[in-house]
Parts: sequence; C-alpha cells; structure tokens
Amino acid sequence: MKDLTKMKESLVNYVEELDEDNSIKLAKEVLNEGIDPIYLLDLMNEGMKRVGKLYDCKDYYIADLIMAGLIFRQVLELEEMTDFFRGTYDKKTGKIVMGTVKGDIHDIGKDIFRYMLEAYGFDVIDLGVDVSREIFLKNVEKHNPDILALSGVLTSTVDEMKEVVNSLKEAHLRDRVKVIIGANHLTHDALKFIGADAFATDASVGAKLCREWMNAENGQGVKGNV
Ligand code: B12
Repeated sequence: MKDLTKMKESLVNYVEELDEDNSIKLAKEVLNEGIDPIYLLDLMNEGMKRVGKLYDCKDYYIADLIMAGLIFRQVLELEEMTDFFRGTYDKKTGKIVMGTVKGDIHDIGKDIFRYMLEAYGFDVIDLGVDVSREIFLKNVEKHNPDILALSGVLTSTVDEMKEVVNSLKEAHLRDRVKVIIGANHLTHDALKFIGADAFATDASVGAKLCREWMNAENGQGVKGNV
C-alpha cells in the first residue's frame, strides 16, 4: 500500500525543485492511485506558487519559470488528464470567447479553465495570449458568445481588462455578453473597477459559475441559436 500523503508532498517538492522527470512520474503514479485530477492540479499549483516565491526572492530566474511552466504543461497533457476533461455532454451548453489579455503570456490557468468548459459542453473560442481589446471586440461581434472570459495572471492586467470591458460598452455590446475574469490576484474591488460580472481565482469555480449562468438563462443549459 502506497503512502498517498507522502506522494502528494513529494510531488509539490519535485515541482518546486523543477525536477521534471520525477514530477511527471509521480503525477502519473498518483493518478493511477485514483487521485482526483482536479486535486492533482491543486498540488501542481502549490508547487508553482513555491516556484513563484523563489523567483520573488531571486533564488530562481526566468529560465526557472519557463521550466516550471513546461512541467505543468506536461502533466496537464497526460492521457489520464485529457481523458478526464473530454466532454461528456452531447449538447452545447453555451458559447464562450476567451483569452489572456494584452501584455500577459501566461496560459496554463486559462487552458485549465478552457478544458473544464469543454468538459461541460461549452463551445469555446480561445483567442490565446496577449490578446488586444480590438481582437476581443472583433470576436464578440463575430461569434455572439454568451460569455466573454478574460485571464490575466500579472497584476498589471487589471487596467487592460477594464479597457476590454470599456470597448464592449462603447460598441453597445456589454448588455449582450456576460464577462468573467480570472486570476489569483483578483478581488471584489478589482471586479468593481473592471466592470465585469464575476471573478474567480480558481478555474473550476469559474467554470461552474459559467454553467450556472447558462442554466439560469435557458433552464436547460442549451442555447437556442447554438
Ligand atoms: C510559469 C510562470 C511563468 C511562465 C508561464 C508559462 C505559461 N505557459 O503560462 C513564463 C516563463 C512565460 C512566465 C513569464 C513571466 N512571469 Co511568470 N510565473 C509563472 C509561475 C511560476 C506559475 C504560473 C502558473 O502557470 N501557475 C499555475 C496556473 C494553474 O495558475 P494560474 O495561471 O494563476 O491560474 C489559476 C488562477 O489564476 C485561475 N485562472 C487563471 N486564468 C483564469 C481565467 C479565468 C476565466 C478563470 C475563471 C480563472 C483563471 O485559475 C487557475 C487555478 O485554477 C507564477 C507563480 C505563481 N505563483 O503563479 C509566475 C508569475 C505569475 N510570473 C510573474 C512574473 C513577474 C513574470 C514575468 C514578468 C517575468 C519576467 N521578468 O519576464 C514574465 C511575464 C511575461 C508576460 N508578459 O506575461 C509573477 C507575477 C507578479 C505580478 N505581480 O504580476 C509571478 C506571480 C511570479 C512571482 N511571484 O513573482 N511566468
């Protein structure tokens, strides 16, 4: 019988130490032991937070952040993980346009959110990273989504998120789309400042909220024009 608690601790430590081989090997092992994939992401996130702290203290450098990102990405793309996120809904729940705002190239949290939405049966148009307000606007006009989701891991993205929402207002589109913003640093004050409808510091909380919005809108989670 394997000691799962010890395995989980070791996994966070391996990520912190940027030990690629052992992180991936152990991630596979804990999945085989039946750990919830969402919980595995939380463990990986804990390791990333420690990496971030080491970077803050100047013990780690940008190359170390890159390495941490690569390790997380490989775990996210393990077969067991992609199987877990594969959609089980045969009807389209709703349509979402999403992306990381201009000035920010972090995409792991955004991608986790996307996988969760896809698993819920959303039709997702992911615009990628470093997306300008003009591109967001163009795609809202083009796709007429139910929801616009903005990611911005850097604290400096708050102003850009506000500008995206302002662009929607100027184009008279704000009332036609719900806006959710997501990142660790977001707060109620930031939400108010930006003018979005909701914020989440956790992708799974955000994805659940989007599903609730759709259920409230049409009672069945299926949009008429999808
Ligand atoms: C890996 C990493 C990188 C990688 C990113 C690789 C990639 N493909 O994403 C690279 C090397 C590119 C990078 C670059 C930089 N980084 Co960096 N990076 C990190 C690190 C270590 C982990 C980020 C991560 O992937 N975490 C795991 C994922 C799952 O977490 P997440 O993205 O935050 O997502 C969670 C939530 O935010 C939320 N979420 C995210 N998006 C969305 C969207 C929606 C709609 C919802 C609902 C939820 C949601 O859900 C997720 C959890 O469930 C963090 C440290 C940390 N504490 O996070 C620093 C960190 C974010 N980086 C930081 C910095 C400073 C930088 C650089 C400026 C460094 C530099 N000098 O160049 C550049 C910025 C480049 C740019 N223009 O964007 C700082 C930011 C500080 C700040 N105050 O803004 C951090 C916090 C490190 C630190 N402590 O200093 N980085």
